[in-house]
Amino acid sequence: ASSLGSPACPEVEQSYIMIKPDGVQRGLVGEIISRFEKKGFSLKGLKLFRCPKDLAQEHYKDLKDKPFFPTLIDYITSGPVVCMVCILFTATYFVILSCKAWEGAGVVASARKLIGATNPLQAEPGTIRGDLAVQTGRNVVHGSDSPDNGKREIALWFKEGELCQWESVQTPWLVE
Ligand code: IDP
Ligand code: MG
Repeated sequence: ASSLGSPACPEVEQSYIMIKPDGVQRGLVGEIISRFEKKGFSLKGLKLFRCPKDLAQEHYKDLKDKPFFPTLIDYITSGPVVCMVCILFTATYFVILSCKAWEGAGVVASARKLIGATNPLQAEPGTIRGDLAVQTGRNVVHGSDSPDNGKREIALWFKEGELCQWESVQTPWLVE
């Protein structure tokens, strides 16, 4: 309804981030969430969840013809995952700030940089996969690859009542 819909003020971008079963089993939940928090992202959703096979298949449907698809589905459904929605600033603050401060925020692309390359041996040190993993098939974390996929994935993994609207007190200290 508000100016949020105009081209200069696009919708607030959100990324779907997921700690995969190996990250949970290896006790890396706190470490991984901490990296997103320290960057300045805010959580809008968070849950521990045992993913059913059909959801894993839907989430990774673009990869269904790959030879590793069956083992990928086994991996993702092998234990609980931690599902997260990460945002940069909430719409409320965005309106107060005007569009300028928000433009280029790019939480989706920035989260992908924090996560690092798909193959952890090629991921830069300092990234989550670069620091915490050694193999593509056990790369500890997922992050949406585009804002559109962020929307698609959040709708798949979260029900509306599970997401929380709130304003982080750090926002005015993250953006001038
Ligand atoms: P991404 O997670 O970095 O976006 P994608 O190419 O979208 O990487 O692949 C999705 C997931 O599928 C990877 O994170 C990894 O868990 C798994 N995967 C991708 N390529 C391979 C492979 O060659 N062998 C085993 N698993 C793979
Ligand atoms: Mg991907």
